[in-house]
Amino acid sequence: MKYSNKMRTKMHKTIFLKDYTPSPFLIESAELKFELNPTKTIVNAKLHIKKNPTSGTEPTELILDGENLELLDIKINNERLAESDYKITSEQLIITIPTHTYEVQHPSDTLVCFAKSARNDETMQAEQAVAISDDFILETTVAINPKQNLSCTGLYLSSNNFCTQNEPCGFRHITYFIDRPDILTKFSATIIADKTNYPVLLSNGNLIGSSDLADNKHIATWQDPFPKSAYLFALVAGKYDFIEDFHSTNSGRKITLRIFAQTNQLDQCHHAMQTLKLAMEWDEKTFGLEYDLDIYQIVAVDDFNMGAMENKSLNIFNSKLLLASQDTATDADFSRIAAVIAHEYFHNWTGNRVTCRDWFQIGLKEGLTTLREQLFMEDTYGYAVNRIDSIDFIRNRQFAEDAGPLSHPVRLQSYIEINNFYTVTVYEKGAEIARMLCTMFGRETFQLIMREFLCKYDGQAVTIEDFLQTAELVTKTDLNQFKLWYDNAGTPELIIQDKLDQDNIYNLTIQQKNPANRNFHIPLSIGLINNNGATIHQQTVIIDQNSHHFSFGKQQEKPVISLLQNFSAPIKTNYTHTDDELLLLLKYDQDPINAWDASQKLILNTVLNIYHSTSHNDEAKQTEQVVTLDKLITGFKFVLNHKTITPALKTQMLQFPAMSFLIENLVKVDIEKLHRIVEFIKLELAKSLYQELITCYHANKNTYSLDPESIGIRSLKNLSLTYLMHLNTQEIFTLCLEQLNQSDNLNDKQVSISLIADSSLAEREQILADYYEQVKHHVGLTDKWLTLNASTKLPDTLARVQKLTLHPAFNNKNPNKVYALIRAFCDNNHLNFHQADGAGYQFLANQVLTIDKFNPQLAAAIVTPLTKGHKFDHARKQLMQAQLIAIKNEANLSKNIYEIITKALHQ
Ligand code: HT7
Ligand code: ZN
Repeated sequence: MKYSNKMRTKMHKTIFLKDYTPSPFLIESAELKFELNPTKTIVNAKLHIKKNPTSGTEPTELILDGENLELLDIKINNERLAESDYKITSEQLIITIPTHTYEVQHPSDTLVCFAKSARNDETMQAEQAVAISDDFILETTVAINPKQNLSCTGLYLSSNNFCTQNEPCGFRHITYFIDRPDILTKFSATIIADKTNYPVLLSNGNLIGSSDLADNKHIATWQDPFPKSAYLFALVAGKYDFIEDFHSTNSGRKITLRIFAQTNQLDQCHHAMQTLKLAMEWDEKTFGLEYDLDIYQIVAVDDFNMGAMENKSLNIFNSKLLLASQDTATDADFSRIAAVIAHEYFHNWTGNRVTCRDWFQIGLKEGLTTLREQLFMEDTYGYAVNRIDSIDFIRNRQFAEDAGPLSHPVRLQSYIEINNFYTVTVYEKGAEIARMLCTMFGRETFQLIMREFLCKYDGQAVTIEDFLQTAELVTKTDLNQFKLWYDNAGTPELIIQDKLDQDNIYNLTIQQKNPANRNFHIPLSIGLINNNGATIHQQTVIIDQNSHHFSFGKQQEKPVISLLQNFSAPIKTNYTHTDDELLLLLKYDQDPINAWDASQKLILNTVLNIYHSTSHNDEAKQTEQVVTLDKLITGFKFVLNHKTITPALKTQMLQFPAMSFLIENLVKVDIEKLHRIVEFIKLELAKSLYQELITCYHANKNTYSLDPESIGIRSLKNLSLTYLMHLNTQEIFTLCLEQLNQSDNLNDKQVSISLIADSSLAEREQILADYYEQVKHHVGLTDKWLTLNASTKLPDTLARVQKLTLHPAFNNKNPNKVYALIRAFCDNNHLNFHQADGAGYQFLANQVLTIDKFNPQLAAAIVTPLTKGHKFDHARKQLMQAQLIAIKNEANLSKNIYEIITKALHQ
C-alpha cells in the first residue's frame, strides 16, 4: 500500500520547541535487570516514579515511551495491572491513573518491597494511603530481540557482543521509560548472561557485585550514583579484553582507566589511553574539572552509526575512532582519535553532569564540548595546525550546509527526527559561537563562565538561555543580541570597504548582510600590515550595527588589511584583496590562520579566474593559460623555501582547497570543467616547482614518530609527492611505489596507494589487488581500501563501486563500510558521482532505500549529496530531483529520510 502525503505527515509528527512542557512525572531511580539472549533478551525495569512538583498539572495518564517492545508483565507497587488499565501503541505505553490508591513506598524501601511476594487485594485495601500519582513503583518486564535490531540504536549486537546506543532516543527500544533528557534518574543495572560467550558484563557507574550462576551463567550489578538522562545509559556484554592505566587527580584521587577491545586489538588501544590521560589533566588545569567516579571505561565496537558516545563512565566508541597503531592508522587517524577521546571525556561535565532540558538544546552540549575538544587539541598538539583544521572543516562543510536546503539554526525551532540534527551546524557552528565569547571576554573570563555555569547547574537539565545568563552575570554584559547566533540559520556576511582618503587617513566601512535581516553581534579581529610586511595595528572590533565606520589615523601608504584573524567569528567577509595583497598576507601576516587563508584565497582566485575566463570550448582547447599562474607559483616557492614556517603549516598553506570549498565558491558548478581546471593548475604547479618539490620530498624523509613535528614533516613530504604525481612520469611513479613498498608506517603507505589508485600507472589494478590481499584481514585497512577504490577520478568508478557492493569486504549492515564505500563515492568523488546521465544519483537513491529499511540513521547520513541540486546545472538538478521524488514515493519511509527529502524537495 502506498501512503498518501497526508498519511505520512500525520505519521511523522513535528515537534516544536515552543511546545516544551515539563514532564508530569519524574523517575527517581531505575533498577534494571537484563537476561541477555541474542534473540530474546528479557528486561525487567523497576521505576520509582514520582509526580513532578513543578509540572503544575494533575495527570490522568502516565505515558511512557517504548518501541518494538513485547510487554510480558506490568505491575504497580507489586500489583499486576489489568489489560484495561493501560494501552500500548507503536510508540507508547499509556497507563490510566487508577482511582483507587496504593500503599506508599519510600524510595529506600524499594528493594525490600520488591523482595516481598505479590500481595492480595485485601492487603492492598488495608494499606491504602497515598494517591498513585504521588510516588509509586512501576515494574515492567519486556522482551526484545537485539539480533534482529540492525539500526545500531537501543540494545543490539556488534560482532556477537551486546552493546547499546541510546542518544537521543534509543532507550525506549530497551524498556518503557519517560525517554527525554530532563528526566534525571539514578540507574542500577543487573546483567545476567552466558559466561562463555559474554565473559565481560559492563554498565555505568560502580560494580557493586558479581558472581557465577547455574547453567554457565554469571551475573553482575552496576550502580551509578549520579542521576542521569536515559540517553546516557549503557550496557556492554561480550568477549573483550582490556588495557588498564590510572590517572591521579589534582585532589589526589586515583581513577582506574580501562579500554576494552578484542584481544588482538589491545596493542592498538595505547594512543587512546595516552590521550585520555592528557585530556583528564588538561580539563583539571584549564577548567578545574575533575572526573567524578573511581572508574572510567571505554569499549570499542565495530558497528556504530557515529564516532563515539559519552555514556556516563562507559563510553562506547566506533573502533575506527579508537584503534590505532603505526601499521594501521594514518597521522590524521591518530589526530581524529585524540580529538574524539577528549570530546567524549569532556562531555562528562558538558552534557552529563549538566545536560539538556530537551533535544532543541543539543547545540549547547555539543557546541561547548566541541570547543573544549578544539582548545585541548590546540593546547596539546599546536594552535595553528589544529585551528586551521577546524576552520577548514567549518568552511567546507558547515557553510555549505547552511547555504542549502538543510540549513538550520544551532537551536532548531522544530524537528521531525532529532537524529537528523547531529550536524556540522550543531557541532561546529555551536563551538564557534561559544568560542566568540572566549574571544570577546578573554580565555580566563571564559573559563570563569564555564565554571560558574557548571557549578550552578550541576545535576540539572538546562537551556541555552541558562548558559547565556551565566555569561551575562559573569561578564556583566547584555547578550540578548548575541543569542541570535543560536536561533538563526545562515552564514552572516560582512561587506567591507576600505580607503585611504585625501588626508592619508585610512578608513574602513563595514556593513552586515545577514540572515533574517537581523544585526548580529560579531567580534571581528583585524590587522593592518604595511608594504614592508610589518604589522602596524591589531584590534578586535565589535560589529553589532548594520553599518560601522572605523578610522585608523594617518598612514604613509594604504595598509593591507588582514580580516577575521583567527577566524574570530563564523562569517564570510566580502572584500577583494588583489593577488599582490594576498601574497603579502601569505608572506607576512603574523596571524598564521590568515597567512594560510591568504594562500587558500590565492589558489581559489586562480581557479575562479580561469573558470570565469574560459568557456567550455576554450577550455577544451587548453586555453586555461590565459590566466597567469605567476603569483601562485611565487607564493608556493616562498612557502616551500621558507626557513621558519613549520612543515605542518607549509602543508596546510600549499594544500589545494577541497572540491567542496571550490564548489561553495561558485554559484553553479560545471563539475567537469572545474575538475579539468584543478588538474591543470596542479600540473602547472608540479612542472614549475619540480625542483623545489622533489628536493622537499627527499629532504623530509624522517624516522617514524608521532610527535607533531614529525607528523608535520611527513605531511610535507607527502604533499610534495602528491603534486609530483601529476607529472605522470616514470621517475615519480617509481618514488611512489618505493614509498608503498618500503615505508614502515601506514600513513605513508596510504598516501602512496591512494595516489596509485588514482593514477594511470599500467600496473595499477594489480597493485590494488595485491594490496587488498595484504590488508583483507584488518577491518579498518579493508575499509580504507574500499575508500580508495571509491575515490578515483577514473571514468569507470561508479561501475567499480557498484561491483564492490557485492564484494566480501562490503556489508551494508556495517556503517563504517557504508561510509567507506558509498559515502566516499557520493559525497567526496564529485566528478564521478555527478556524471551527466544521473547514474550516480540513481545508485545512491537505491542504497538509501535499501538501508532505510533497517538503519534509518545510516540512510540519512548518506542521502545528503542528493540535496545539492541547487549547485548544479538544470539537467543534473532535475535528475537529482527525480531521485528525491522516487524516494519520497516509497512506502514506509523512516522519519529520518522523510524529513530530509521533504526539505530538499521544497528548496
Ligand atoms: N553525543 C553523541 C551524539 C550521538 C551519537 C553517537 C553515536 C551514535 C549515535 C549518536 N546519535 C547522537 C556523540 C557525541 O557528540 O559525542
Ligand atoms: Zn558530543
